[in-house]
Amino acid sequence: MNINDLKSNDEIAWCPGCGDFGILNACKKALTAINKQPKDILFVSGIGQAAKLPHYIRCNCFNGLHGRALPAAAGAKIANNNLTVIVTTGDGDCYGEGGNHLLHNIRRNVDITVIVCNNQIYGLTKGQASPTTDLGYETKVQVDGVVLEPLHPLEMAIALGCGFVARGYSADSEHLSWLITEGIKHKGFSLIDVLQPCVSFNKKNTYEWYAKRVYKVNADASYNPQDKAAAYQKAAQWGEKIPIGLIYRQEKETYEDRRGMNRKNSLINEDIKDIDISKELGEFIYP
Ligand SMILES: Cc1ncc(C[n+]2csc(CCOP(=O)(O)OP(=O)(O)O)c2C)c(N)n1
Ligand code: SF4
Repeated sequence: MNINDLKSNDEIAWCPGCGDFGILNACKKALTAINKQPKDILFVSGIGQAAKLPHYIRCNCFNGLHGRALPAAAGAKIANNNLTVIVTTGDGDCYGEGGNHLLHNIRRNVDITVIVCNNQIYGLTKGQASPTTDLGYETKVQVDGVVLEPLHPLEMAIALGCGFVARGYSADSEHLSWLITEGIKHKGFSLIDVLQPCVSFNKKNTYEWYAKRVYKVNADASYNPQDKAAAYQKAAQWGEKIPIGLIYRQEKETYEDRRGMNRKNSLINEDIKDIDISKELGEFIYP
């Protein structure tokens, strides 16, 4: 498969210069690297600018409610083991509205890859603060500046035992496509938080701001992503220097392993025509 096979006919509705373009390119490059056919790939999203990304790739797509991409993605993967399931979501969608689903799907550890387009703002609804907006940042709603501490998604994911925790930068599409490829190859829940400038509503965390700060953690050969304490320290770094790369990796049993599903046929291939559930249904229906 080459990149042109993934071209969708939908017109792209993002602002010129939006960081989401780099993420879209990186996703396409990663899909060509893993060499799967579009019919074997499912993108799942909720609501927001980031959630539009699957419309711009010619693959299967499920577009659900705000914050509710993860349960749909986990369900699809459990039903069809052969699918490569990728979620694209915003920082509001995943860490705000969908926060509870994130916690419990990290615990569940179904083999899906979650790409969070983290522009530290609500883009689609025109710039209200999200859970990752920097303290003190002024918006049209938070007129005196954000008063809440921002959420630290990478530290949180490591603390919860997520097996693959990474941070990419949308302007470094090559590096990001490597991270997405590794995330897809990783067996289990993979979280890739992506720094994504929103040129319209986040006037602080701009391309210029990131260019001075981001550095690649894996360029240092002594960095060991399996060292949880070191990974936690890296994840906590934010300010003058911001690490990108594979921050933490740990092989662990997936939900599918625990349920013995990897040894069986995919659920969607099971023959259900002779299954009679009328007795079970009867127990739930008043006579
Ligand atoms: C339950 C619910 N609450 C609020 C909204 C309104 N809403 C739509 S998109 C959005 C923000 C999206 O921000 P984010 O997830 O960060 O994605 P971005 O647009 O920045 O990519 C909100 C609050 C909604 N659609 N549903
Ligand atoms: S509002 Fe921000 S996130 Fe949305 S398309 Fe424009 S630049 Fe991108």
